[in-house]
Amino acid sequence: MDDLVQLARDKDKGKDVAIITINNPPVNALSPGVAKAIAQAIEQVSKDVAIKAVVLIGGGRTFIAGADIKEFGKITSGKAQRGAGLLPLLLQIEDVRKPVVVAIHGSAFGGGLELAMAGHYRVAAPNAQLGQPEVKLGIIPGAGGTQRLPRLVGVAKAVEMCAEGNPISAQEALKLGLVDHLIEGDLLSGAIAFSRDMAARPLRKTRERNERVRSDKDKLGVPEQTAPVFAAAREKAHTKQRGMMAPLAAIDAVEAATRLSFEEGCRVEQKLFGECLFSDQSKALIRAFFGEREVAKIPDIPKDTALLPVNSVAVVGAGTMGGGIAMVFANAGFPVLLKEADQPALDRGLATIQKNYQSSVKRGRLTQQFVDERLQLIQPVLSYDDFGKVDMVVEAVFEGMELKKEVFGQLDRVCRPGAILASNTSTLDIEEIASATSRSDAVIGTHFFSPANVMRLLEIVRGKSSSKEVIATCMQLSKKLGKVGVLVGNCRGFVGNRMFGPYRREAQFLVEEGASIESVDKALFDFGMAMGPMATGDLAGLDVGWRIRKEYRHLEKPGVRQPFAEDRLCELGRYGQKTGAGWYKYDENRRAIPDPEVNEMVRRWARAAGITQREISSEEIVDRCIYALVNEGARILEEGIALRAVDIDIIYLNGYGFPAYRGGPMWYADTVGLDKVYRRISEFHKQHGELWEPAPLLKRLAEEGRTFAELNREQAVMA
Ligand code: T1G
Ligand code: NAD
Repeated sequence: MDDLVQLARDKDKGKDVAIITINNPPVNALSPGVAKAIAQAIEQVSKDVAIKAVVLIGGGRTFIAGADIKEFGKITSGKAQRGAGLLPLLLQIEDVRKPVVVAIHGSAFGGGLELAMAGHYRVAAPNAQLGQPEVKLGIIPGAGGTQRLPRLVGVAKAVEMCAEGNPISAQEALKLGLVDHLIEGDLLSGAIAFSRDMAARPLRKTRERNERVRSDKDKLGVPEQTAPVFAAAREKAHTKQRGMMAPLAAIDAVEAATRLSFEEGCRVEQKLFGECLFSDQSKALIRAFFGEREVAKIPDIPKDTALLPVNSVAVVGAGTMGGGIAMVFANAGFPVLLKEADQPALDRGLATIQKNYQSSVKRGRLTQQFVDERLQLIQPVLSYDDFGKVDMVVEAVFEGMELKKEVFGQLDRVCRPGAILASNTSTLDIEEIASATSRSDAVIGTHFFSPANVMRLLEIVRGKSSSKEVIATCMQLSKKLGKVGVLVGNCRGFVGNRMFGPYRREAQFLVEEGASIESVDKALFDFGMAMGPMATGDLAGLDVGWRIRKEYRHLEKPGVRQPFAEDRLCELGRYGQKTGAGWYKYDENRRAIPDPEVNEMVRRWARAAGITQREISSEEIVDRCIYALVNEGARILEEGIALRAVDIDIIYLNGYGFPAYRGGPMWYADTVGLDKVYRRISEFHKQHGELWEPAPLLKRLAEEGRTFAELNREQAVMA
């Protein structure tokens, strides 16, 4: 056998068990050559009469994490042929005339689980994860997974796993019958012993297991009884995975299993798999998969940069963000000191934390035991007395430079040398904050997003003096916290909020020019944004932006149009959800209710300001808001505030509700074509003035017929 797959014999008891080990680090992906090598090993053990059973196991830290996703790009770009894929190998495994036991540890995902289901038995380590995550890549299982899984776990569970793509634990897999036995201790020896016990039993081919009935509703081959399952799954996909094609294709494929033979079902699966694979959605989602890994690589920070120890932290400010940040660290097992300015504020902060934890328990997301342990880790304080013991501090007090500098001055005095001093500021200058200390190399921005214990994004803001060790430590830490850490430069609003400014500016301009509040939100919602720009403003609080605009009024260019409607709403005390009214009115469950009075008020204000009222198409609404993002994104790339276009996209997918299947604003612009985007922005420039001046980088790439993704690759090469 070659390096990718080893074939050995168990040394004990007559050596009658063969062990096939897959070794393709880091995640045993089914890269070219792996499937062929497994087939050769299977061929060999099939012929060897001395072999009574076979164990198939993954080498290293995990079982097979799926097909090699890198290969898909080659297939869709025509550089590689699609071929028959894994199907023939899985039939070969299933047809072996001695038990094939698949031993699972780490992740059995995608093609890895499909291969495991072709085995006659599956055993697993207690902490193994099993799943069909393909829909998260915009595809569906393509090696019989949609046909074998319902035969093992029933129709309803198979639809859920294939359409939603979330993994299940080994314990749940055992309950469902997907796994036959859990192995405590050494997995290989446990699997060998199990395979010996199975040697005398009749073999079960998963593809022939039509008989296993969970309940009438789950019975294969009775479409009229399973129809409600599929209807509910489609409805859920239309709301939870709005705009995505793969979940619906996965449901169609599993449904085929209830109507057709295994072979016919596989043909339907193959057709749907191909349609998804060659879709723009899949290209965007696969790029996002690798993008989340690429943003962790910082060109000027070598992989072997020393990491600073972080075993305990402190959070200053227990408000909206401070409380959430304390939960993030506690959830990751860090003891947290949580400091507030006074007892009432501290009590409020703790009460919010407890309330958030309880609602997670109520929704079954966390266990009470987990919550009790986490709350133990959060120690409320009113002084800096114990700050000398912590390795890192995250400051989350009110957004004001003076107060932040006062706090950092304090931290400089009380924290130990080498401690990391981080600020959660959403707009302020990190270097100016650092100037309040004697250790600006230890100061960095850690910009969490609200609600901090939910949003995956963490913008890590490097100041000119932030040390490589501090940066590398925070990038590594973001992974431990279950966040996607993206390194950005220091400027007003950093990357996410800086781009969001022009996006929300255009949304307000459109309302001032005649579009209704609802039509602006509907256009962006239909485009795929998680929420429209007006409703988003109400959620975050219109006063946050109002306070910042007032702080920066002196920087506004005279004669350049500025939106006014939101400021006028704030002057009326309409801050959004927190005051029960903003662009919308809100009922007691914070449900948004259109408020014609606001549309009317804006009409009046706009006419008084001499703004012509006109009908505005949803196409114009989308173009002005999304291209405002793209144009500012191009400026950010030019200035080096973002390392790559993919960094901007990962920020928008994980922090701003940009539809993942569109890949992010920069990828979306590439998909539309930068020449077309540039032409449209140039039109807006003519119509609306200098705010729409095209970014030089966009102009250059459009004229040279290039893309942001290409730039990415060149930058990667230059790095
Ligand atoms: N193919 C190619 N590369 C992969 C890969 C894969 N399936 N999975 C991971 N990598 C790379 C990754 O880019 C990174 O590279 C390194 O491995 C470590 O990954 C036929 C069609 C398994 C939970 O969707 O979810 O099977 O950055 O940093 O955090 O029906 O990787 O070091 O250069 O993520 O420990 C379905 C994808 C494929 C699972 C481990 N499978 N992988 O997480 O490490 S489609 C998936 C993961 C398919 C079949 C269909 C995670 C992980 P680099 P990592 P991790
Ligand atoms: P908030 O008003 O909800 O909380 C601020 C807290 O800081 C208050 O509880 C206040 O009592 C406390 N505080 C003030 N002075 C203090 C001191 N000297 N010591 C200890 N505590 C003190 O504000 P927030 O929304 O949580 O924002 C906090 C920071 O996070 C700001 O810099 C903000 O820009 C940033 N941020 C906010 C959001 C958001 O959506 N709210 C998102 C990202 C970043």
